[in-house]
Amino acid sequence: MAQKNSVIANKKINEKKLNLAKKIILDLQTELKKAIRAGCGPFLAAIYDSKGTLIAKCANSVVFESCSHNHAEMNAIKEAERVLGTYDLSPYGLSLYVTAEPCIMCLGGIMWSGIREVYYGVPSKRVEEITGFDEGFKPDWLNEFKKRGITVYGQIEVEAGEEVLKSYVEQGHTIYKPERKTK
Ligand code: AZG
Ligand code: ZN
Repeated sequence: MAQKNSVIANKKINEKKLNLAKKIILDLQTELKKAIRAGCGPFLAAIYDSKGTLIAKCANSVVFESCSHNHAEMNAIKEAERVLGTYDLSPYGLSLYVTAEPCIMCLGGIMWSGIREVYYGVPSKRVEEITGFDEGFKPDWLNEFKKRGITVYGQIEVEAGEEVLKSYVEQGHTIYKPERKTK
C-alpha cells in the first residue's frame, strides 16, 4: 500500500528526475520563507527548460498585487511567456516545480500554457487542512494531464512544505478567498 506522503506520478518514475525535483522543491520551500516575509502568499513556482536553465521563478502575489489570479504558477507561466516571447510554451520542453499541488485555476493555466512536466510539493488536501485555502474540485487531474502528454510527479518533500504553510498561518498572514454564500 502507498505510504502517506509517498510520491505519486502519472508516468513511470525516473529516479534522476525525481532526485532533481526533490532538490529544487526543497530549495523553493527555503526561498518561500523569504518571499512570505516580503509580503507574498505561501506558494512559490519555478519553470526550467530541459537543459536545466531557470526561465522563471515567481511567488504568489494575490495580496501583494491585489489580484486573485496571481497564484505562483500563473505568475511563473506569465513570466516564462514574457521571457520567451510566446503564448505557447510547448516547443520548449518546460518543467514547472511548485511548493504545493496546483489549484483548479492553475491546472487550467498549466494545461493551456504548453508546460510538459509538473512537480509539486504539498497535496491540496493538506494545504486546505493546514491553511483553510480552497483549492477547488479537481477530478482525476493526473489522468487528464496524462491524456494530454503532461507528466506529473507529486507529494515531493511534503513535510518541509507543510512546515512553511503552518508558519504562514501561525504568523497570522491572510487566507485570501471570497466569501461563500451557500444558502
Ligand atoms: C494555491 N495553491 C498553489 N499551488 N499555488 C498558489 O499560488 C495558491 N494560492 N492558493 N492556493
Ligand atoms: Zn492556483
